[in-house]
Amino acid sequence: MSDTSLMAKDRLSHTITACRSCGSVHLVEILDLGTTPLADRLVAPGKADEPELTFPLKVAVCQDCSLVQITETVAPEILFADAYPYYSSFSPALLKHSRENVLARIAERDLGEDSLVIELASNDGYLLKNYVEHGIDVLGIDPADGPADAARKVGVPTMCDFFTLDLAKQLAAEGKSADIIHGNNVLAHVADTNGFVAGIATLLKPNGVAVIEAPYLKPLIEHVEFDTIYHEHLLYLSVTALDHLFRRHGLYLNHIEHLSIHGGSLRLFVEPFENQKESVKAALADEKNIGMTGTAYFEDFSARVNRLRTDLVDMVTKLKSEGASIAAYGAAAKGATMLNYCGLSSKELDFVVDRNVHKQGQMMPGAQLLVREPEALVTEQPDYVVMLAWNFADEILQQQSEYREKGGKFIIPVPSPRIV
Ligand code: DWN
Repeated sequence: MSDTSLMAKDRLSHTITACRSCGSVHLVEILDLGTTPLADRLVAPGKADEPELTFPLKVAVCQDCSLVQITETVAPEILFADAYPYYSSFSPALLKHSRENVLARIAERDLGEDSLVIELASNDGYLLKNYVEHGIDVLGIDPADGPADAARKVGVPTMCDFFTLDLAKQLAAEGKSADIIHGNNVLAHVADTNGFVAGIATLLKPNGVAVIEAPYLKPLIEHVEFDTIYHEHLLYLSVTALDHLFRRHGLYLNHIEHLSIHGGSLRLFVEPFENQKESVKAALADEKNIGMTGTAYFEDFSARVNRLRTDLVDMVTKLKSEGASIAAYGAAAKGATMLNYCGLSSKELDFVVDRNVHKQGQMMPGAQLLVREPEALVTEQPDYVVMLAWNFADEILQQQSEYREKGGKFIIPVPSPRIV
């Protein structure tokens, strides 16, 4: 991670006073998760006693464009640049999901030798490599040097940089324009929301399409997926708010697909011409009908989050009082929010396991839980394992069949803690 000691404290973060999309000052706070460490800023064992950077984590909704957003902007240089530990390719389910996405895009569009596919936040080449296999020119753009290096190693040309309107203009000036722009789990991560969308508009061909995936606000609220709230995620997206955002830049959200990945996501099809499909019309009507375009819809969310916290802490406390040993699975960013908001740490949990070798040997932020390899569940055989990566529960439960056959139990915390 960048040496933050060189950055003045006031440059590490700032609190917004206006909506990140429309600029309205009519922001209403709906949840306060306290002051928390950065979810993906793992701690080296030798630094366990050093204070961690922490920042306020509050969520507000804009009364004018309905955008749900956090109110603190942490400098992207300390969120995503060097030593960013997230590598998409450690999730087989995500690799399969991404391959299917690419094959569908190739099938529906007449891509050829003059085509170009660009991915914003291309990580380790997990998605673009599928286009490379089909002989289609690609360009990855990602600010994290580790994943960018990994992408190049699998044949995905990658610019290690943040995608901005200026970069888009530079690429366009070089004659680059895209048939397809992918952006998975990145739109919500960008502080300059409008510049990012304007950059997409700048780079798209007149008949091009941006295919963007993002967690959907509705399941987050309905299934109490509060742990997906952390400083990397500045926005929590509804179709209503997205429609406003894209139209502002001459782009149109013409179609959406509902996906189960990451606890419930949307795949957005955004084009430089209006052709709104029934999928978007239906979502806009639904969000209006259930009240997502207002503030009353969010009024009980904080209480439901606190109920989940109480239920999980009570369950862990009872199991520990009965002499049970408990570990965790998934050194996930969402896991950091879950543990830190619930006040769970190495006092209650013995360790956390994760397949990502870049995370192993380090400790989860705040909770200071040592990250070990998944095989430790069988060698140590804790009585219970808190499933922090619950969005991959099916895959992980299948993978951990030996641990479960020996009597091990998983605790799935969302939407309410239960033992399986
Ligand atoms: O938006 C983001 C999401 C998409 O990914 C990023 N800002 C950060 C990251 O959030 P996350 O860490 O909560 O995402 P995941 O993909 O839910 O994290 C899963 C964790 O579990 C990863 O560290 C990988 C690990 N894992 C594992 O150890 N064994 C995952 C699978 C499927 C497994 O079998």
